[in-house]
Amino acid sequence: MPMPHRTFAEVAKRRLVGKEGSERVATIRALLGELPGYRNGPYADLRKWLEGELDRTRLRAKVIHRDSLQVRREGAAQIALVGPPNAGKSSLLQALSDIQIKTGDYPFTTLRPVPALTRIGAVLVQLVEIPGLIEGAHEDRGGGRALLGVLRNADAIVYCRAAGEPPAALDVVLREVAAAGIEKPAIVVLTKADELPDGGAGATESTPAFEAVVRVSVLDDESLDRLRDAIWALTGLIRVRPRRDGRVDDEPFALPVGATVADLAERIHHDVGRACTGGRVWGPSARFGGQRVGRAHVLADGDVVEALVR
Ligand SMILES: Nc1nc2c(ncn2[C@@H]2O[C@H](COP(=O)(O)OP(=O)(O)O)[C@@H](O)[C@H]2O)c(=O)[nH]1
Ligand SMILES: [Mg+2]
Repeated sequence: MPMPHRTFAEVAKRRLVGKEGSERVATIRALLGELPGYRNGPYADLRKWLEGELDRTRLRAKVIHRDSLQVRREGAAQIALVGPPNAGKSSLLQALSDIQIKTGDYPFTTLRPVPALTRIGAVLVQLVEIPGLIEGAHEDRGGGRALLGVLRNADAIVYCRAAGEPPAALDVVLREVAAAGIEKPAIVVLTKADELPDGGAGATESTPAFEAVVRVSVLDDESLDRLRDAIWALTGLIRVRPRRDGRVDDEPFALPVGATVADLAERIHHDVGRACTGGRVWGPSARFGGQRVGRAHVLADGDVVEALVR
């Protein structure tokens, strides 16, 4: 004896209240399974209504998904590449990592944020190209809110503009980022330096106060290395390699600027962190190779450290 159709409709509505996404889909499916299989009449109408709900739920899930464009974080830091269309962002991403992405001579070749991992001094850093930040992005023009959301999650920003373009080419993007209230450590990269007779040297002066201005060409490996160094400086991280029994690990730890010997020991292992009495240091923060230091000794990028335990 099936539930009266009016009761079923009531129960169905109550079970769907407050449910969205996969939870709602599962509930609708369960309800469809409980529904008597009449082809006509009120039960058939209920089936049609539930099937419609299924479609609408799926559509909403898709829209929500597009609205967020989340980029899964990988690596020690996440650096966003922004700039006007055709600034060479995709080309840089490609040159700095080994992914294949579309590049083109026309605007908006890339429509979604594209993440790529690059290795800087043996540490993986995630670069994310953020395309199409147009005038009004902070008011969601061109799906700008979601793109700015990705930017908000990043640790730092690399503004890209072609060296041959006027500085104003970055104005729209800078304004939109500011209007969204996003403030991050940032550098400017003058791209396609090979296209100018002076390699873009003249364009450098015209760029206002950023942490650094780097001229690059994807055709010039040295310029890409300088860019890697500048990006590393932006991360606010230092690379420290641990030494154990006279052997230095190839894999550095990425630690925040200001990290101490005790912080490194903690990263090696919680027990080492607790038992650490200090360390021996080789590298920029040591006055001489193998200097004996205490737990609170502040490390520097490029240090090698042997943690001493009691
Ligand atoms: N000569 C030269 N052309 C470049 C360089 N980087 C990018 N381009 C060209 O500039 C155009 C736009 O590049 P793309 O990476 O798609 O720009 P995006 O829109 O900012 O991602 C493409 O035709 C690239 O081949 C460079 O360093 N030198
Ligand atoms: Mg692109």
